[in-house]
Amino acid sequence: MAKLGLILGDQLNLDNAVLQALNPDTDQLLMGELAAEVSYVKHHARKIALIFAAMRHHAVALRESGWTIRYHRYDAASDCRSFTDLVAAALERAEFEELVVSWPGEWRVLDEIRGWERQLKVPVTVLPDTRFLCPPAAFEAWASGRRELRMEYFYREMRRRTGFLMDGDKPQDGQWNFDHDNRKRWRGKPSPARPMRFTPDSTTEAVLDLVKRDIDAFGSLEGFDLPVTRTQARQALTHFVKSALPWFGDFQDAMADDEDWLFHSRLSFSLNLGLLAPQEVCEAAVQALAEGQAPINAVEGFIRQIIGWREYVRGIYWLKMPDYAEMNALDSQAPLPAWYWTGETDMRCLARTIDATRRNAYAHHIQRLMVTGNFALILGVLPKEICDWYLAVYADAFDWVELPNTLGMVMHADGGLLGSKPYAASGKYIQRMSDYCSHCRYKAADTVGEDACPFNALYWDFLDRNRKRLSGNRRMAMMYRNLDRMDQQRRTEVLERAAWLRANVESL
Ligand code: FAD
Ligand code: DLZ
Ligand code: SF4
Repeated sequence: MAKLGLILGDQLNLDNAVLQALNPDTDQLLMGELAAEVSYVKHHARKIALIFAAMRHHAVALRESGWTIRYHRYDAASDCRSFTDLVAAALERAEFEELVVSWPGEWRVLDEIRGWERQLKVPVTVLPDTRFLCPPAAFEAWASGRRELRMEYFYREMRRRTGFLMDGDKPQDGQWNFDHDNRKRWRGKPSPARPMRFTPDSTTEAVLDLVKRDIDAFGSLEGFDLPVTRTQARQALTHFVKSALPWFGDFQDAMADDEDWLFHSRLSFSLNLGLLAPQEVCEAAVQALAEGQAPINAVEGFIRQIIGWREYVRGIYWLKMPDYAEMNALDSQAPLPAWYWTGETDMRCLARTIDATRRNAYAHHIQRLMVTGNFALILGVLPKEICDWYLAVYADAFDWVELPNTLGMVMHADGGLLGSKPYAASGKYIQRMSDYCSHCRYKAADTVGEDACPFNALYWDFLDRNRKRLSGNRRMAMMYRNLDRMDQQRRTEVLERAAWLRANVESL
């Protein structure tokens, strides 16, 4: 009897373990565009279009290489709404001895899959997800027995394991980390290369029409240009290495009012769908270094994101789920301001970041961390609300990567499991790393008064209200010393301004 292989929408890698385990001559594959997946948060229209277009192209490529595929196209009126409905319908139409699927990217989906043996009376095999370099069991082994988990040590371990940028057992050029070289402000030069644009073909156009017509989604589809095939993703990688990687390190932390991408790679879309593998992306960067096309601080900085942060957050996710999603160590309870969805705020940094998010389903890391993230942290937004926002609005957002970044790195809601301290910052950080403040109606230098930058009072308020939880943290000592230096009258004024900002946050 034949086996049935389920390919999830973010598992479009050709080395997917399902393809290795099944036989195209006897077995069948199943893919589906599903209402339940489209609606569990209000995804960006570009994200849905990207996933559907990449799925449809992938199905064509698999058919061409001899696979039989049952492909369910999105239909709002269909009864087939979830992965469970999809598998149940396939099992009704034909007999299969076994269902085979690769480990999904979300705990929610794994939980659904685990119910199928009982619910659908079919043996289910879950194979490893080959899109990553560090399997969850290897991460668990690394983590076990450690008093605290820190990305930097995991990253060094991954450098040793992969051999990237290693000189025997020593780091190439004598340093593990070139971070101190990577904090330059960008002042208009060099010009960032335009990202490579991929004009939609008829398959993608059909998806764009479908999403526009039938799905109530967030954000804009205009000018959709994302890579939707492996060939396009490879071209995007080559383009990045040539045109932006050399400056990736220098301007990694920079932000600019009229530049959406700066020197970032835009490769997360393709990596997270399986169109690119982390190994090949790192190899391309290392080759650029070897050929003198990119400096070590750029290549090391880039590789750290891929084999360090990307693998680390996934490791934490599978180590700690499902309890991780419920954590709220700072007891943050404020609702997410409605303008996170519209961008209608006078705070220029937030308005520009949210505007880019609406247009592109993308914001670069520092915008996510230090603008929208930082504001949610110091305002004290309920983690579930801000996590759902990030999961919805970015085309690269899947629970395994979005949740640890938002709940852990940004909101410190895991009590410091993922990162040693919260990235709370005042408006002065944003002023130093960008030109937003010179376009803003608020004054970055002021903390109190009607025109004072809201980040400033909220930053002190964050420290004040979390004193019991955070003041013992050595890395926060300087921040608390500065707070304690403030005289009582000033402190009262600042906290009053913060209280006013919290009460009037919708009108800022
Ligand atoms: P580049 O700056 O060019 O970096 C290269 C690659 O490194 C990225 O493509 C990505 O694969 C990887 N990377 C870099 N930083 C991280 C990180 N912190 N965690 C995991 N991988 C990283 N990334 C996602 O892929 N999906 C998400 O849903 C997501 N949500 C985030 C939410 C918040 C609050 C924050 C602070 C960060 C989030 N990130 C997420 C991480 C990072 O912001 C994005 O990976 C990056 O902006 C993608 O753009 P890029 O490809 O141009 O990245
Ligand atoms: C995010 C998403 C969306 C919007 N739509 C689909 C879909 O229609 N079909 C599908 O197979 N996957 C989709 N996904 C991805 C899933 O929500 C989920 O993130 C992955 O299955 C996890 O591996
Ligand atoms: Fe953002 Fe404050 Fe600067 Fe305005 S002044 S752009 S709100 S940091």
